Amino acid sequence: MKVDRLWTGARIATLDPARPGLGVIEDGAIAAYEGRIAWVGPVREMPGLEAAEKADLEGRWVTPGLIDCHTHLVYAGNRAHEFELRLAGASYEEIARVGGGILSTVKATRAATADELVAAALPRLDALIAEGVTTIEIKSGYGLELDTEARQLRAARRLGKERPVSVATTFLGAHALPPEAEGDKDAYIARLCAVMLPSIAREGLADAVDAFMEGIAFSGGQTARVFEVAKRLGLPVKLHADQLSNLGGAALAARYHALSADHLERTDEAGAAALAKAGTVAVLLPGAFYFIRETHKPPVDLLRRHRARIAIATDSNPGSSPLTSLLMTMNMAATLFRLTVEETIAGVTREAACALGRQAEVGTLEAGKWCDLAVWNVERLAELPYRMGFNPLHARIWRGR
Ligand code: DI6
Ligand code: FE
Repeated sequence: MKVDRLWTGARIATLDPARPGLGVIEDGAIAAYEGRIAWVGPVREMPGLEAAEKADLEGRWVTPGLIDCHTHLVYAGNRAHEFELRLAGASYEEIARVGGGILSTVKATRAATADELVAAALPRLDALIAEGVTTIEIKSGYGLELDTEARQLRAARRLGKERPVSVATTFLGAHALPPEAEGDKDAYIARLCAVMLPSIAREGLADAVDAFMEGIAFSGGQTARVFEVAKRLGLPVKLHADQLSNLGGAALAARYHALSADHLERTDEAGAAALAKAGTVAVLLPGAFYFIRETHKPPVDLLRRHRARIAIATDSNPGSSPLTSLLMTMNMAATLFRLTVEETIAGVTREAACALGRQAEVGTLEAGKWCDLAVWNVERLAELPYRMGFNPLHARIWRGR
């Protein structure tokens, strides 16, 4: 068999669900052909491979390229000043009154050109790529009107051309109520359903549709209206659910067979069971939990008991999670939520791929999938979630290169 590249001498965590645990192959080899995995397995079982390029990984660990399945990477400005005010004792309401909060980012993002949005997001993307990220989800939600939402999504798509990384885009028009809506959430949602979302879908700008279902954002009824339109347009849905209050977001996400329900700090047992039954991935976001000093933890034991899929992500955003490290996110998920090493690794690979509906393409190392790899200078895979602020990445391979 002719292949483009062959790596040998690897300890491979394939994440292949047909193998136990992380699907480890000691003394393994991986071959790539035209960007995809042509063969993966133990060296001693390797078929005759004619490789244009070969590399010996000298016993290093290899995992699937990492997947950050929930980010708000594209926005303008930042909220460091708001952070200072908070440290000086200001409340969320006081900050909102002096022009802070989500709406300050909306104002900056509306004023930014597409080039400026791409330029602002690139350093954040590069930080993630430097840690082995090969697929990233990026949401809109800081425009809250059609032009800016579309500009954010186009910028997100462009990031995937500027760098060797796969980008999945998500329309989050239902993130917050824009000031010009003058408090009328129903009218804003009606416009989103009638004009914004169909136009975004027509231009092919979104791979999925998300909403922020929360007391301070949108109700279950308003979320359902958005999801109905998404369904009609053939777009899968995701949901920011049960972060600050339990409005039954997990159950609603499950009812719409959402790809994922994210945050889940206040999800109850019925919600956890519904997610598991629907195959909706529970995406935990420990960066936001940490940064807003939340104390109510997501129900990890219930999610496990009901066998829900669990992924983790940075939630990279300027307000509640200014985080651009997926390795640090893994550490936080283990330290704060008591996820196991296996769960943290599966949470940024196989399970994260499911949260994006891309499990047929990425997330595990199996023949036929994209050859997206992260090669690590570690003795044990536990070093990935164990360390804080240290990057042991040796090499990152995206689509066989
Ligand atoms: N959940 C959050 O915590 C953030 N958005 C969301 O849907 C807050 C985003 C921001 O403050 O900019
Ligand atoms: Fe978020």
